[in-house]
Amino acid sequence: MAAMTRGSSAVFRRLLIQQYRRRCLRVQEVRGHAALRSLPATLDRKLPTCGGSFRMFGRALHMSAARSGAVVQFKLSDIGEGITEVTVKEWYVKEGDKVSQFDSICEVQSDKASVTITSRYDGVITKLYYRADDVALVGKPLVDIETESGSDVTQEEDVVETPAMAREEHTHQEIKGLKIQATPAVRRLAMENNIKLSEVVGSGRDGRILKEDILNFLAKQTGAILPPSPFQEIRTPPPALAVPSPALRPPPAAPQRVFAGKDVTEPIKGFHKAMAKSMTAALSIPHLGLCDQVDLSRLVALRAELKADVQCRGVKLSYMPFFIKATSLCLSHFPILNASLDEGCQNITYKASHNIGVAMDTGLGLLVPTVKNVQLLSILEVAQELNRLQALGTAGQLGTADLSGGTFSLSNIGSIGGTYAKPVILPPEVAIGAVGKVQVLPRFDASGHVIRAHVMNVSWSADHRIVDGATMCRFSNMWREFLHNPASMLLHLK
Ligand code: CAO
Repeated sequence: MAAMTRGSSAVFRRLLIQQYRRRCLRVQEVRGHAALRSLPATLDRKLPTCGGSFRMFGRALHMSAARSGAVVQFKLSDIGEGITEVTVKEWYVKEGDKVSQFDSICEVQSDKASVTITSRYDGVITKLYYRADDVALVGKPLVDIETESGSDVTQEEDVVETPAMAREEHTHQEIKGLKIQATPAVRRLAMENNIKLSEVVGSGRDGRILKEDILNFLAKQTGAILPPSPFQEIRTPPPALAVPSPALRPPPAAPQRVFAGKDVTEPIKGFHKAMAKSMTAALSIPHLGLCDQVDLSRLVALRAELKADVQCRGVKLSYMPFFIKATSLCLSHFPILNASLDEGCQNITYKASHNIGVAMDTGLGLLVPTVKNVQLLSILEVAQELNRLQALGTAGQLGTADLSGGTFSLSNIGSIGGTYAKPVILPPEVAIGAVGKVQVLPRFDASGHVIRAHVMNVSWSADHRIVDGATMCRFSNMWREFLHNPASMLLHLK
């Protein structure tokens, strides 16, 4: 078993080396420092294009042989998806640091993903071209590394075809929707054991992934029993468990930044840039708005009854799983709300899956991970999936798979204390709902007596080009009834 693991690890490592040579960085040799830095692409040597899988990703890389003691200049190469610039989020090295192959050099973030740039050489960092938070341009130098004797890794015989599978795995390892915090050694350990960091929940500060997290993850996969960690006693609990209680999320302790004296202008970066883009696109959609109130008194009682039992299974049960499931049941009756419209407004695509996006307030800002195929899930399974997404969101580890593919969205502004909202559609979806906080308010019962009721506002927005007000209202009525009388959902659960 151990031999097998070592063997597969070695193969995986070899594949990674090949991938790195092809993908991460455009390397240009600079022999000596200032004098030769003006020698540009003339030193580059184009490698023959590899077949199938490599061409599929359409990246032509140029490399030059790195000789012992030579200074290689890494240029930020094409990282795909039409990205032309990135923000340098964090340096893992400084000038003068020794690095080895696979060591993380820095984390860069585009408006679509975070990418860890990793060294292909053993050597010493001689120059960083940017400071943290600077914008780095694709095709421009990122760092200089003075390579160590014997670290010439660009011999042509090493360049062999790499299967598409391995490349996808590697991409998943490195590109995520959010920043993963881990030291280079931990990243290397994960890579060597073919573990996707995006699947590991970090137990360190701010969700940082520790060596023990990787070992525990491995142990779970292999059934091995690990010796107790010497740090176990002082370890902080994983962020997933740090759920505010009772109800509603607490406000931040202090403002993160204080602007006094003079105004500050700065570029919009990273995920905020993505939000600016998608919300600008949303403006072109004529929004239809509809609001209603739901009496959740029975749901409040039902959740209270189920909560402890569900907690015993390690799952936190909030109201959201009920809202999400009710949405899916209603979407089965109103498929036009689980659809998308093409750019020329010529065709509607009705989506088979109910992938409900949940607006999430994370340390990095608003993100919308999706609970996939809700039509196939029980309320407990929805809760489990939401817990997983929340844990990843808190740890800053949501991946692109979790952040894409939504067909309808829900936003719980009530968990922060909001009462009403005017939600904005997330294109290419055609509708979104926002729920406010559950409030205890006086209401009349059937006999006209004033009773204590748990009331929540819900606001819907729909694309008025294909959804009319009557449809939205019928959908809302059905949703309201499911949640007013949650037992009625039982009749529709498969
Ligand atoms: N009314 C009253 N209580 C609420 C509530 C509401 N609308 N929503 C949540 N709560 C309660 C929960 O029931 C839970 O109570 P307990 O501790 O007693 O179980 C507590 O608040 C914490 O819930 P939660 O926020 O951890 O979990 P959730 O499933 O209700 O919500 C999520 C998950 C991801 C939607 C939420 O955490 C979040 O990020 N909300 C903000 C969404 C946002 O930013 N919207 C704006 C988008 S547009 O910019």
